[in-house]
Amino acid sequence: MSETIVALATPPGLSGIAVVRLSGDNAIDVAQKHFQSKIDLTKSESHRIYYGQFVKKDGLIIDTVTVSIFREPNSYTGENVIEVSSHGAIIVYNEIINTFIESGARLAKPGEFTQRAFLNGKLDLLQAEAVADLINSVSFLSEQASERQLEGSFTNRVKKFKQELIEIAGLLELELDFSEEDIEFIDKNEIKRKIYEVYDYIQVLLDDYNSSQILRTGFYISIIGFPNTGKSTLFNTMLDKKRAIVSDIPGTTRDYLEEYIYLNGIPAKLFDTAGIRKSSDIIELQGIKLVDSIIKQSNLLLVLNDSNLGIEYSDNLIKDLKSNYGDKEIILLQNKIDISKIQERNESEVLISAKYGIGIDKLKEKLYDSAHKSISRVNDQLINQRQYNLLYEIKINLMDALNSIDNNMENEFISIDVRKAIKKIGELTGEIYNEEILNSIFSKFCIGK
Ligand SMILES: Nc1nc2c(ncn2[C@@H]2O[C@H](COP(=O)(O)OP(=O)(O)OP(=O)(O)O)[C@@H](O)[C@H]2O)c(=O)[nH]1
Ligand SMILES: [Mg+2]
Repeated sequence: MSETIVALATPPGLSGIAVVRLSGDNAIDVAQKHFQSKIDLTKSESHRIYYGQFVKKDGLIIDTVTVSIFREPNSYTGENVIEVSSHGAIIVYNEIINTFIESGARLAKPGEFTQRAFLNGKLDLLQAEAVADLINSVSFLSEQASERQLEGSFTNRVKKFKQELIEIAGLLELELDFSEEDIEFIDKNEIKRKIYEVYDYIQVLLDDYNSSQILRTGFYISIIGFPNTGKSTLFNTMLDKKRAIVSDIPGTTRDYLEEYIYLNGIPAKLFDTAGIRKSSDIIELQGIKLVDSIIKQSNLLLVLNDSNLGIEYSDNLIKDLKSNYGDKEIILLQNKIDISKIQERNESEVLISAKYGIGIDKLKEKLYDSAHKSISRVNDQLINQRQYNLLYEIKINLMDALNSIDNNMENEFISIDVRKAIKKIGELTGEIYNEEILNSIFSKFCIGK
């Protein structure tokens, strides 16, 4: 018998309507104790909505509400589910939740509703993870990908490959049974071709991982440079609001700031950082150390040069950045051209005035091109870190199997690796799981999901 769990399903704070959700074998009985209307919820059919009053044990009316009823197994969790929609006042929904707790429900843990849906077979792990991704989507593109995953497109493809590997392992093992008689049932080249088919698909997913991350969390752009070059001014201009403090005192930005911008629909996270210099100020030094960690996370660096100090003033900084963070794309910006009047040296530089908005459109275009290039790889599947790790292991197993075939190893050896890959595909979809894996996945959800 499952415990009845309760949580707010809508965001905390004031809202037009708040939804409190109950799930568990006793959810309908618990709700009925506090619902006053013409009907008896315990006798109601599934998928109905009723209007009535939410009352406490002592008969005190808390609010006028509607109650939706979903009977197991036709609910989100697969259990009996009740959703109470009340007015969105904090006092009201808290009172409703507390009343349910007094009547035997307990507060749900983060992701517990979805975890139950998984345990009751309503979703597999890939779909459950898609639920979290869908809620956390920062772009329409990633929302769409999560939606497809939730519908099972990824699951179906993975299952198809698993079936193929099971057949391959079966054939290999069948031949093993007759090995005394020296019969060959199968063409090894055919087996290789089939394994490669799965292998290639996995490789595409692995290659797309970086792009997946960008769609999932945004294309990271950090603005860096020496103090006073106008980084915070550029940050504000890009956001079109006064977000960062700007002053003519070097070392104004100590910590770092981050904000989302959209480059023609692609989410990008822009970072304003502390100016880089050898500093004796301990707080500023910490800010500069932070710059290192931001650069490491970034997909692109905007290096801002104060052109008024000379067009080449930041060239050594760029050299250092290239040698320390080799793979990062860097765009050099010559700032303050309103007072310096310099000439462009090459295509990779952009002349701007952060303060007066000169050259910003051209800069945004460049940023879009770069962001677009980095996500255009993604076909339709966004994979996360857990999935990446498992897919990588599966790829290694398949590679081992292919090597064994090339080295004319016994079928036994080949099938061991194929079986390992099959088991990991099971972990990917959640056919095989343990408590620890579930905790690490569902603890990232919000409460009430
Ligand atoms: N003329 C001119 N002045 C600018 C421009 N951009 C920034 N400034 C000025 O340069 C000074 C420093 O600007 P900030 O944006 O605070 O520079 P920063 O790089 O963030 O400085 P730190 O945070 O101290 O590293 C301010 O007085 C700005 O008004 C520009 O395009 N033209
Ligand atoms: Mg600043």
